[in-house]
Amino acid sequence: MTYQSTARTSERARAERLTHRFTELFGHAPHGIWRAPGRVNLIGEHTDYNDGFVLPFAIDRAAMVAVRLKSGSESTAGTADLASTYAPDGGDLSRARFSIDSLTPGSVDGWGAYPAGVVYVLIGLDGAEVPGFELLVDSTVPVGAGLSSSHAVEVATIVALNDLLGLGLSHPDLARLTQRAENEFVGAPTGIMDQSASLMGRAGGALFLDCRTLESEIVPLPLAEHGLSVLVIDSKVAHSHADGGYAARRASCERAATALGITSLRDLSTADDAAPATFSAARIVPGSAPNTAADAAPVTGPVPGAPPITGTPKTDVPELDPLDVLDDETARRVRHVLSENARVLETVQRLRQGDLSGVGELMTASHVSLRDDYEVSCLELDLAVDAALNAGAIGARMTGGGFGGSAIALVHESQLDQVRDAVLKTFADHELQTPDTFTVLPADGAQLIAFAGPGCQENVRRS
Ligand code: GAF
Repeated sequence: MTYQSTARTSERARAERLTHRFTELFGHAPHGIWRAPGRVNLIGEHTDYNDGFVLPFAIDRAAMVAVRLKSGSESTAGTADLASTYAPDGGDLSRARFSIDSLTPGSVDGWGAYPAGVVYVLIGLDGAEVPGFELLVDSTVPVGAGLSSSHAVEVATIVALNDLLGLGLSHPDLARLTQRAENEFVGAPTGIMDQSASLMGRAGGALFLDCRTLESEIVPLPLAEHGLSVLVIDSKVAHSHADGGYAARRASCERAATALGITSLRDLSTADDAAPATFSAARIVPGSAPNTAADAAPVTGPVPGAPPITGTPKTDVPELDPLDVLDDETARRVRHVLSENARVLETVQRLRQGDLSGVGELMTASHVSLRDDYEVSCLELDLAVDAALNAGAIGARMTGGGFGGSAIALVHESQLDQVRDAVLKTFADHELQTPDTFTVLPADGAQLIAFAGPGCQENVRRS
């Protein structure tokens, strides 16, 4: 049995269990079941909110929602009743509830804010009416590991409502709306990468996304063909993008763009004029920044006390001379964004050439830049990357927003055990909490799994 059919079979079994649970809980069957995966980002970190390039993939761990729309005659017609099998305070289920008409940012907290944020942006659309509904969510995306568990819930909710209400919204529309839910309702100033990966990912490939236009392309990632695995190392260090560090980095990039007189940092790093009509790796050429000068921002060394990275950082970092306008710290933030965009483009080219070990070097260079220039790594992520590389990984980096969460390592299957053991030993030697380690595969983006509501059949067909 192939991986995909195994995954589909187990997804059907999960969907059946979820239907059963929903029926027990709410007293009637759901109208349908939808799933939306988490993601890892292969490369392209903190570039999305700078209108840049990213290369994430949807993973084989997903949130699944069972949903039933209420009819107008029900006594709680205007209310959303939510339940989750993830119960942070212990227990079996956690519950949330909100009235559709009285949603304001901050009015729902905890995990309920993710579906509520989606409803909040949908009811703001011209002509869209969202009735009350019941929703049960179950997820295999680890919470707090930086693998987009919250975006998976938002995306599963929005694809379900898009289908059930016959809204006919496209993937880019859905991505922009879930980003707004996150920014305006949840209060996290995140970019558009995670929800895009969850919506548009495809099994066997990574999503090459231009975050300015939302043009995208699936680039093959033939891991098994090359005997490779992507190992996730969940550092168990909690992170939150609603907190200061992420917002501060974003604000710093926006200030830099304003000071440089450009719309976004993307304008420093690409030659869009040369773009042919179709989206492909060849059309996006990393350009050098204006005012290239020999006295560009100096390359900083490792952060004091941080472990060294084994492996050669290798990338064409466009030189820039923002120092006339920017302070040293902001210049380093800008340099990360420019060099990271260039690394994404080079990674895409290497994948096209089947050079997966070259991709490993770029991943490691990305980590160095995130650690030293963007300063969003932490001791645990640095240790994980270093231990993985020393034990034979061909590339490793933190993935996602940083300040905790997970690292990923590109590892030959034959060396998986030794890499995993080395990481666990390093954490034990440093008396750190034992990390979770597991492999992930590029999986399909969000989709309808099962449909059971005769009243909604037409909507689902139309969308
Ligand atoms: C988080 C955000 F949600 C993304 O939008 C992105 O900015 C990422 O951090 C950093 O690349 O996952």
